[in-house]
Amino acid sequence: MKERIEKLLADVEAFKAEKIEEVEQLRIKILGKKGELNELFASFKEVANDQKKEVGQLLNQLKVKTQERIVELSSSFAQKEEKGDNFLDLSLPISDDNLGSRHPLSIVKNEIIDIFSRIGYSISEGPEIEDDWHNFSALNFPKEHPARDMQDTFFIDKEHALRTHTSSVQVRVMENSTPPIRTISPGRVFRNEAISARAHCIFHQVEGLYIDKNVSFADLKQTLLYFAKEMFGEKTEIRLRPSYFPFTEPSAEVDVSCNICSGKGCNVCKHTGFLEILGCGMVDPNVLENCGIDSKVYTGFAFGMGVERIAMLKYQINDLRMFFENDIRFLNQFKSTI
Ligand code: 2U9
Repeated sequence: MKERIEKLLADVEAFKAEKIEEVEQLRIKILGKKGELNELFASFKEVANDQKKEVGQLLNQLKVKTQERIVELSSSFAQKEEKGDNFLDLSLPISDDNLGSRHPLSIVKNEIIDIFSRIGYSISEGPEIEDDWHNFSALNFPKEHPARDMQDTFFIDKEHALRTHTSSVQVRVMENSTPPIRTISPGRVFRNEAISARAHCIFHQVEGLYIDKNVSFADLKQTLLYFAKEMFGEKTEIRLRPSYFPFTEPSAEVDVSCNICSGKGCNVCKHTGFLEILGCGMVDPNVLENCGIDSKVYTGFAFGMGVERIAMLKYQINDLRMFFENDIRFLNQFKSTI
């Protein structure tokens, strides 16, 4: 009997009604002449003496809870009728089937952080408004480099700009600590680009940096292979192509085997079997020296990736603007535990 009352109590608490008629049906079911409550009161004499007190209290609770719920629902219907269809009852209990979900960029960013945390990387953050030194000069950008142009960078004044990458955070880490350094810096970056399906003026990066004695290109390759497998699956392969960045030498662009066709070739990978995911390289000795680290003693590697790019590949999203429009139909498709 106790279990039956407890079940009814839970049902009453969770009860929702689309129409006022459903509230009346609840009243008849529980409080009506031939309803559950009267039936339970009739069987009360069969309850063992030592349980009578507890069961009696539960029965009263069921009666009061049902009456309260009926009043609550009826008054909400009455207000709706009075104020029209647009009435929003802010006193209604929250419905757990309408919970929000994490933004896909947060899900992917947290996953990247999680993957690197597992192999000992710390997280570094820094300012979004940067000076010329931390955003460009310390990173070995020549004075005439196009990134320093108004066309590519949002300048605030002659000396300050919105950071164009989170490498600037890592310059600060290097200036303020001694190796070994093993850190990643996630954050928003800003570039003066026209908005399209493939580019936006604001996007998110995670950059990584590892500096110690005897850090080699082989360490870099193995770290990125670990990352790719954790992010895209155990069967994922990587491929490195030579590239150029002012802050790394040698530099490379990294592709992963296409997770759609498993490298066989399809429309997404343009029949190459590979998709570009990040850039990387050995930190240029000039950058180490600029940040007060002896390049004869220490070497290091660095890598950088766009979170939007990783999310697009992981979830097969073909228009970057989806991340910024906050269309609830798009956002509702992402559920996460991290
Ligand atoms: C320091 C020194 C070097 C970080 C690196 C890249 C290569 C790279 C791009 C990927 C896509 C930027 O978001 S993106 O457009 N990044 O290709 N980033 S190496 O190098 C560093 C970082 C910090 C002190």
